[in-house]
Amino acid sequence: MQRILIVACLMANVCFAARPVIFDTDMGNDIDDAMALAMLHALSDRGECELIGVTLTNAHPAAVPYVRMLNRFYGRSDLPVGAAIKTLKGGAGDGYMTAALRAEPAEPASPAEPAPEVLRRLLSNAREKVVIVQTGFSTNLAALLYSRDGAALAKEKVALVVAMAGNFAEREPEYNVRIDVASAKTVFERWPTIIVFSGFEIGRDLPYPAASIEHDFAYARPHPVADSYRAYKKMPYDRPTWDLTAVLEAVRPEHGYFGRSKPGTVLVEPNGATRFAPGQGDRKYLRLDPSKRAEILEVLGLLASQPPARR
Ligand SMILES: [Ca+2]
Repeated sequence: MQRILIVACLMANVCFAARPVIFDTDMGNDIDDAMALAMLHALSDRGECELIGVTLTNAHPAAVPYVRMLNRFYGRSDLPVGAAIKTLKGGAGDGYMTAALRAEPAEPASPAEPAPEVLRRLLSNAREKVVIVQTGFSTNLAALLYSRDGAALAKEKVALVVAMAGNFAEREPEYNVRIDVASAKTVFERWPTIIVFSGFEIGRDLPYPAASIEHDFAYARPHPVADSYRAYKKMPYDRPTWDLTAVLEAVRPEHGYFGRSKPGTVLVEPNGATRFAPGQGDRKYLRLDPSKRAEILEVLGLLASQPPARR
C-alpha cells in the first residue's frame, strides 16, 4: 500500500510540475501573438506551464507597454518583459497595440531591459529546463547564441524551442524567416537543442473563428485581446492560428494534437525559404491531420478566451 502511495506521489509530481516557458514574440505585427500570449496565461493559470517572461522582436515603442498591459490584465504584472534590440524593416508594425492601449489605463512608463539580457537571466536562474516559444523573428535567440557562453547556456537550460516559422508545404519564404534571414539561419542551423516548427501551412489551415471573438470574450469589456482583434482588421474575419499552434504544441506535446515529421535538418536559403532534409539532426515540423481540425480549433478557442484566474 505504502509503495503504491509513493509511486502515486512521484507520478503526481511528474505530472503536475509546471514547465517554465519563455514567450519570444514580434507582438504587434499580427494578431495571433496576442492570442498566443492569452493562451500562455490560461495554461499557466491551469498549472500546465509557468510563463516566466516575454521577450520581444518588434521594436515598435508600443510593444513593451502593450505586453505589460496584457500581462496585467491576466494578473501577472510582474512578469519580466525584454525589449527588441533592433528595428527590422517590415517587422515593427502596430496593427492593434496603440488602439488597445487607449482603452486600458496607462502603466507608468519604465524602461525595459534588452530582450537577450532578459533571456539570459531567465535561463541562468531557471531551476529546470525551459521551453522557448518563438513566434516572431529569430533575432533574440541568435543574439544569445553569439553572446559569450550563450550556446552552452542554451544547451544546459533549454528543453526545446517550438518556433512558428518556415513553410514545409511549399518553397515560399515565410514572414518570420524573411524579416531576419541571417538570425533564422543561425538559429535553425546551429541552435543546440531540439526545435519543433509549426510551419506556415499549419496555422493557415486552422483559421480562428470570428464568432469566438464576439461571444467568448464577452466576460470583460473592454477586453484587450478581443479589442485588439477588432482593431487589427475589419470584422468579421477568421485569422490563421500560426502562433497559437506553436503554444499548444509547446505546452501539451503529449496530447498529440499534431503529427510530427521525422527528424532532420532545416536549412535557410538566402530569400528566407526553409528546406527540410530528413536524416541526421533534431529538427521536426508539425503535420496536421484534417480530421483533427475541429478538435484543435475548439481547444485553441477555449484556451485563448479563458478568463483570467488572478484578476
Ligand atoms: Ca508572430
